[in-house]
Amino acid sequence: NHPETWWKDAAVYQIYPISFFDSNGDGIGDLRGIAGKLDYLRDLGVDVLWLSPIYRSPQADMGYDISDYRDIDPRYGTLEDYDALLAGVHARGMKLMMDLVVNHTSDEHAWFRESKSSKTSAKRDWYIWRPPRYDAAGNRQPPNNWKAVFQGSIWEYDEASDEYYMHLFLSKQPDLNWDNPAVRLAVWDLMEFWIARGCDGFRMDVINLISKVPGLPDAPVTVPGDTYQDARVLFANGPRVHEYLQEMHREVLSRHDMITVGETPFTHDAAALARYVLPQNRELNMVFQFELTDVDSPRGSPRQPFTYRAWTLPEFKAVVHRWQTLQRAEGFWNSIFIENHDMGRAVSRWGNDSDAWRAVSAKMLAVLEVAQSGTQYVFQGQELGLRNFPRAWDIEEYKDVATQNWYNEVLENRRAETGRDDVDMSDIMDGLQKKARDHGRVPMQWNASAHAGFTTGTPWMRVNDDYATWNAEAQLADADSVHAFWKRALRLRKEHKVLIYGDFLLLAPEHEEVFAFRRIYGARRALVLLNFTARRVAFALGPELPDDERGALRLALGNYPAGPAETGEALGAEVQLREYEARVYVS
Ligand code: TEU
Ligand code: CA
Repeated sequence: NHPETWWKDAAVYQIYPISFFDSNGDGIGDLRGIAGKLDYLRDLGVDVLWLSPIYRSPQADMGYDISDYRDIDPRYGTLEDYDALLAGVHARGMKLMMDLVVNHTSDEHAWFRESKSSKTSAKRDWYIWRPPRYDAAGNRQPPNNWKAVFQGSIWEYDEASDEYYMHLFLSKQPDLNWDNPAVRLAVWDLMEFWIARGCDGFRMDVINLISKVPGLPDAPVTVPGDTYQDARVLFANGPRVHEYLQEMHREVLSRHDMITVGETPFTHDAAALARYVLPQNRELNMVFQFELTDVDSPRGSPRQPFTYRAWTLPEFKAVVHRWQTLQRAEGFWNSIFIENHDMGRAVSRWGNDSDAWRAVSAKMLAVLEVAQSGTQYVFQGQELGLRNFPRAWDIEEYKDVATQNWYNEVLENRRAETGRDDVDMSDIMDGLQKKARDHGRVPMQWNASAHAGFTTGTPWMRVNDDYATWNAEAQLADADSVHAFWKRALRLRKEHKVLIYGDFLLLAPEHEEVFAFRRIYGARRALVLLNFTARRVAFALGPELPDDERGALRLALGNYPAGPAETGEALGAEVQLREYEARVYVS
């Protein structure tokens, strides 16, 4: 059921271009900067690069608002720079994925300008336009009550035509109308443009939102008194989404050997998300599901972005277990990630980013990643154990529009409630320090020179304060660094296919300190032990692990340098795990 395939074995490295490396001193990362770091990536063990959007864009949402799908944003370079980068990637035996953002465009895209130009424009129906509603008092209201992901209504009024257009994100990100076949043809066409240039795959932004629920009914009122209501359940997995993705597969993907991953937020419904991936459905290779990285988020409504909820290890394990065992017989395939450009750093959320435990817990989380079945994704800086920037940073240092809109919405509400200007926002700042998207967006920390060696100019965003001691150059020179460990961990995964393809069996699901699981692939076995605490724990291996299997297992990787790592040590019936210790045994 799991034929081995290159994109299943692959380690994908996500690059956030604006913050990776600046080649010309304007403070903005660029394509030539990426091209200059390809040996660094190849040496780490990366097979595929995924670039967050580099297309021409007004950058209202950091490039997830595209005004021309067939050009490179000038701040990142030119099409010639892209071709040169791709040639360098291919010359090293790597591949390159593009970010395909086609639920919405920029409002500055020619398609939208034409759509907006008049009600009778040929492209009017390429976007989602609706007339106003009127309330009992005769006041004009948006067509429904849905709240946008980045706050406010999903509807923006256009005076000239007396209609509203839909935007699930910013008003500068109007949603395309996928029910119009001409829109779908235009998307297939732009995909072919990049495929013809040589790109090897696509990460598809919010692809589970492209089909809108007919009639666009009001969302249930979950926060009485609020004008706009959380409608995420109505956004996701609309009625025609699978029809459209099967058409994409038929018209584009089936003609090429590509890697595809759909981003599918706002739902944790495993059966619904499996439909995108099951091979017989002919849609996508895999999806990014967010059940795991939402474990530390408040449950239910109202939606509270960037708010931290204390989590327990048993609930974390249950989520990993659910997805690792999901419809495997039918060929469901996972993507393994715990960081991206939309969240805080893993070591600051799931590990321990204090000086004492940062490196060892970052390595433990690396083991959590490489020891799961699925395609591996590493976000830039994760291989260095980069952590969130400090609580002391002011709200002005947060550049993300989602952060700013959330902060301002709460601020205005509190001012209105109290009638005072100086309201307490410390709880919101606590949440942002843990969860804001900004933490993944600070410049990469290359070396100890000014601005972490990211730029010779003024960086577009403040560099994290710890770069003098915590950077790639220092870690490359240290055999015990987080970087060195990631390199070994990625290699181990390639050497032991049981880690990529094996079945997943959870041990001790209710244990609150240790995450232990077995992997089985034909005659091969693996056992993984992860101590998620800053305490020493004696972990007893129960009868689920047969004695002969235990006897055959040998230690293959551990995150304690002075310990028995890689000595091939055999496994006893009880294991003494040190603080944040991680061990992988294989047979
Ligand atoms: O993200 C989808 C998305 O809405 C969430 O991941 C979002 O970042 C989170 O809910 C914030 O609270 C994708 C992109 O990854 C993101 O960067 C874009 O902003 C978004 O789509 C719109 O294109
Ligand atoms: Ca630059």
